[in-house]
Amino acid sequence: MKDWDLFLWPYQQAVSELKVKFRSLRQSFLNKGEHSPIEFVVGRVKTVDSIKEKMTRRVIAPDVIENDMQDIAGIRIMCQFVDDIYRVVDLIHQRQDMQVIEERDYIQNAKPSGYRSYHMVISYSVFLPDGPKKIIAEIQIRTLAMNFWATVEHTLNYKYQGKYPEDISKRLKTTAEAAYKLDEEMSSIKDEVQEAQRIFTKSKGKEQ
Ligand code: 0O2
Repeated sequence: MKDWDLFLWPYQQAVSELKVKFRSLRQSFLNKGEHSPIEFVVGRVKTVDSIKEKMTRRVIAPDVIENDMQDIAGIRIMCQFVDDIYRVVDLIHQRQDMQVIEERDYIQNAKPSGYRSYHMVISYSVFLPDGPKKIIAEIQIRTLAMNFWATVEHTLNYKYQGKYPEDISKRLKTTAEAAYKLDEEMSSIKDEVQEAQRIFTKSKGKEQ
């Protein structure tokens, strides 16, 4: 195995395990016939090119990368409602298999771009042949509407590299606010949606 592959392997293991754990948590809610605060979960290990780019941009030396680059392992949890995000945050705090190191609430304090999400940095142990190894991972928790906005903005960023023309920057802020309004409107019919989900889940059975 090449050096980078060896370095990234524990991160890959952490991402795989965390995806399974959060997906199981979702299924546990559904098994009880309850609304799951987790809609779906994705995860990725940062690419080598992206790690190198961030090392240059943030002036991170190779010997401190494990501590100073907190998003080499990344998990993203999507929720239906804003309330669900804070429920997931509480559930993560209660877990004994991960320790919360840092939290950033970009929902109450949206980024200047309009970006909203709740970020948690955790320490998580993976078990390797020579013993346990603590891995730092970033968990981003957001609604489906926040995810839609962030995905589109991320794509647009490939073209503009963060230097948006003024009109696009303005539109992005407007669309971010519209996405948040949508979340607020959805929250107001939350009980109706959850009731419909219970009926749907009962008739559909378990997810695989
Ligand atoms: P990718 O491809 O998702 O991995 P930094 O990582 O240096 O930018 P910091 O302070 O270390 O910033 O972390 P922060 O701001 O808490 O989280 C950075 C990550 O949040 C980004 O990772 C994105 O995933 C997401 N994010 C933050 N701001 C924005 C934004 O304005 N738009 C979108 N679409 N996503 C954002 P990466 O590494 O940039 O990208």
